[in-house]
Amino acid sequence: MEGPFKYIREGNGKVSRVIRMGTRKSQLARIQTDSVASRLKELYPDVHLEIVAMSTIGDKILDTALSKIGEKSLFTKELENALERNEVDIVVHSLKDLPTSLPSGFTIGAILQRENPHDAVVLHPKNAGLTLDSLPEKSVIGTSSLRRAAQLKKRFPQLEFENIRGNLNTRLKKLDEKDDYAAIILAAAGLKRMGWDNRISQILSPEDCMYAVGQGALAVEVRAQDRDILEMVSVLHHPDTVLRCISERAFLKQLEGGCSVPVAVHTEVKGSMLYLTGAVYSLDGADCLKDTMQMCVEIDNEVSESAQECVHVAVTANNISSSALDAAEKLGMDLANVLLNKGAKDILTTARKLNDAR
Ligand code: DPM
Repeated sequence: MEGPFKYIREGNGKVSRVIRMGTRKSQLARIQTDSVASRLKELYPDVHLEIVAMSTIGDKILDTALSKIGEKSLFTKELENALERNEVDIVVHSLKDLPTSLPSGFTIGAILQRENPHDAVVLHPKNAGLTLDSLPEKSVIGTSSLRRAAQLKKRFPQLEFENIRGNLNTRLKKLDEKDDYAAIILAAAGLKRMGWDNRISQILSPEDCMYAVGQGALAVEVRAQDRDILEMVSVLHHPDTVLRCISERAFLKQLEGGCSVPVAVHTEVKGSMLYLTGAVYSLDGADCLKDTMQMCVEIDNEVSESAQECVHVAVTANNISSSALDAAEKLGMDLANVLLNKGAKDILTTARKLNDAR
């Protein structure tokens, strides 16, 4: 019983390693953490899991639009502090909330199978049966996502868009109990995890609205040096999701986009080919640069030796072919470079400036 690990003697006298999982206090964060906990419990019946809930800056400043708060790692910082201080061993996040570079000492040790990555329309009950196409002119749609607003403003010029903040519970309450919004746009994945699938009236196709980098996938953040925990969580990696998300994150990173820029993606794995569509938008959606590229990401059995392990856009996946990971990362960078050559930097710089000035 040596080392930094904590052990516990169970009722039956058996000694188990204690793994502490940090989580935000929101209901969605708890549900996500619990789902990873139950996967781990199935795979490792002998570990003793403890869940430690904390509130983060992001949870405290609920009334400011996310895109206006300068702090990049809004929802993650306090949890990372706890990881660093060895108060927790594992933190579960929505991958889309994790920056493409993590502070040194941290890595994403697992990316789980992606839920539906698309955005969904949730209607005010009085609009039941309508769609974004059939809602009355000047109907107000609630979203604080620059990405969603940019794409939908272009596609549905007859509608109006306004910010809405708060966690999922708060937003649904604001929608249902007031008359401010005709509908709101949320990720289908979050609604599904909350058990609110029945509120989804329309799933947005890529033609209407492409999704955010990493949307719909859960990520497990750990200490980069913690070999035991890294190995333990690595079995949760879902290879297709990992490859898709690495290409998406490499695309965003190469564009130097953060979590609050109008950048959207769409990825698919077909056989050994990975397809990435990526786009950048002006705030009103009028300017758009979009392209698609593909790359072969054959998953061979050549897994990297732990000695020459490598990290791709903050993801450690030693149990997945390193050549496939390299190819996925290159795909994202290549596509970003194509858009940068066409002027993506200007579009993003202008969008950032206008958003900061609002
Ligand atoms: C990020 C964005 C939003 C979240 C920006 C975007 C939506 C912000 C808003 C990076 N994180 O998507 O363009 O609407 O004001 C978030 C949600 C989930 C994770 C909720 C949602 C659940 C889905 C998932 C907030 N982060 O997008 O409806 O796990 O991918």
